[in-house]
Amino acid sequence: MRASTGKDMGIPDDGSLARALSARSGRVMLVDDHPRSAARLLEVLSKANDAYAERDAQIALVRLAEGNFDLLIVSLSLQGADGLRLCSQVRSLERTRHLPVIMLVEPGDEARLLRGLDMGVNDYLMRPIDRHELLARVKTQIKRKRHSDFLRHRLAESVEQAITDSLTGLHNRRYMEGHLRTLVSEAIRTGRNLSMLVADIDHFKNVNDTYGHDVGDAVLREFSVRLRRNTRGIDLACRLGGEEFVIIMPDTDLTHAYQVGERLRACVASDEFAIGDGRSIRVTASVGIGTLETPEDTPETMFKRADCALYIAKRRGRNRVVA
Ligand code: GH3
Ligand code: MG
Ligand code: MG
Ligand code: MG
Repeated sequence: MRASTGKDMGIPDDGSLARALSARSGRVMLVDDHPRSAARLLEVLSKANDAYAERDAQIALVRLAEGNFDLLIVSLSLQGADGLRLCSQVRSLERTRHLPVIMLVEPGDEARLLRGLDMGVNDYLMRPIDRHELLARVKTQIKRKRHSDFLRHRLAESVEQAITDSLTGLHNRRYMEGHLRTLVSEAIRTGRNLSMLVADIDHFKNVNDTYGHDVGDAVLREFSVRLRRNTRGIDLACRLGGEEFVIIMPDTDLTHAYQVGERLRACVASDEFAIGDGRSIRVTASVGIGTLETPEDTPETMFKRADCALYIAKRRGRNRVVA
């Protein structure tokens, strides 16, 4: 059966949403330093959940940040450490900011209740706590968390897909264009260097024609591995399309960019590419370097510089770098 919620939002669903929503229990952390109340609530919660109790708010926070909890239930009347403070810490930590929180409130403590709701606490229960109401509210929060986890995960996946080249796993042209725009304006603003390299595999059409498209694809994948091997963490390696690749290098001048290009060229030409069945072929690539020269430069002028240099490298006989 397909759940309609994901489909309604344009998210392809393979049944995992339905599975996520059908979960009836979760990992629950109870923070309550009233021994009798804590023991009773833990017993109730444990009927339907994987429940843990902690008296100390700071220890609870550490456990919440480490563990995969689905819900925090916190007493607002904690001695010493204010329950509200824990709620606010949970909301501000990256690891816990999406964790649902239910507050346990003493009658007459409406001021703190309102502050809690204001800081994004999801729900509350007034003492004395009714066990059925507790379990019902817990179930609702866990369900909502599963749903929003699912959507967040799917969103992250589709963002990733939209900026990734599926054949090589490198960034794609779309991402490169946006990123280059940002880097160019940043480099102009700060007066720092920025260079790019455009690499194009030589006579790649021959690879396809001689060995078939699948071997061509394998060569593109191996090429991207060698490309990555020659980039630093802050460099951005992308496949523009076909057999054309780009590396954008922040804080890099023309001389250093040339060195990277030459290292890549040598790394491609020196070891043959395995194409299966114990066979291997020699592959070479030509590389053009473009660098940011004036504050009037745009991503387009910089790219044009690299592309012209690549054209010259091809004309001079390929398997070379031109800056
Ligand atoms: P040059 O040295 O001048 O760059 O010659 P070339 O043969 O490499 O360049 P050309 O532009 O003539 O051919 C590029 C080829 O790349 C043609 C196209 O079929 C092939 N190609 C483009 N995308 C892919 C792909 O995703 N997989 C495979 N296997 N081939 C591709
Ligand atoms: Mg070509
Ligand atoms: Mg080519
Ligand atoms: Mg080409």
